[in-house]
Amino acid sequence: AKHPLNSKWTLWYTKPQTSSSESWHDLLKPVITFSSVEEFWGIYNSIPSANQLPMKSDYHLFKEGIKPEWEDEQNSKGGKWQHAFAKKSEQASQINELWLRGLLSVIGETIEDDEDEVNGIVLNIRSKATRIGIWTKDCNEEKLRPVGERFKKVLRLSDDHKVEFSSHDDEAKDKKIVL
Ligand code: M7G
Repeated sequence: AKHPLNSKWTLWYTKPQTSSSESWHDLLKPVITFSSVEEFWGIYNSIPSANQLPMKSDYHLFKEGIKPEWEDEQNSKGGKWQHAFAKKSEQASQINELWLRGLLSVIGETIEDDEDEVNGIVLNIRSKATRIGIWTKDCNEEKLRPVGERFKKVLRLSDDHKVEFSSHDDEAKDKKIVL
């Protein structure tokens, strides 16, 4: 028997831009939707791992029905907790494990108490750093803080390595929270 997850999840991939005529929307595509633990492992074991992805690509894992974009109405009032792993850092070599820990905390919904604060998780492969971010539904500091605290533990960050929350809304961008 399959072990159902509490929610259905969709994996999305952003392929690297190869010409300036390709827009964000041309590059971002849903890959697959799943709803059980067994399906998750089947997918995880058949896709490139984080350290095999090309530069400028992204993985996004979001609740079914939520696009991994600021514009989606379930994201537009929210923001993200993020950490950037510098390429030369010690943790950069553990990026596969840390990304997997992030995925599991999201699909297992152990990253939150309130089951509805987290919309998804994003991996950005960039030349200077690999970033992992947790996207939230709103900017309610009381609800966000416990998510940020747990995210730090999931990513095994010591006290001198920070996660930073920023709203997707430009006007509020100066209103950052650092843990
Ligand atoms: P990024 O991947 O967050 O940072 O955004 P980067 O500069 O390290 O690559 C890169 C670009 O992708 C942005 O400037 C936007 O053009 C586009 N982009 C990223 N996101 C998350 C969105 C989004 O949610 N909506 C739209 N329309 N464009 C986005």
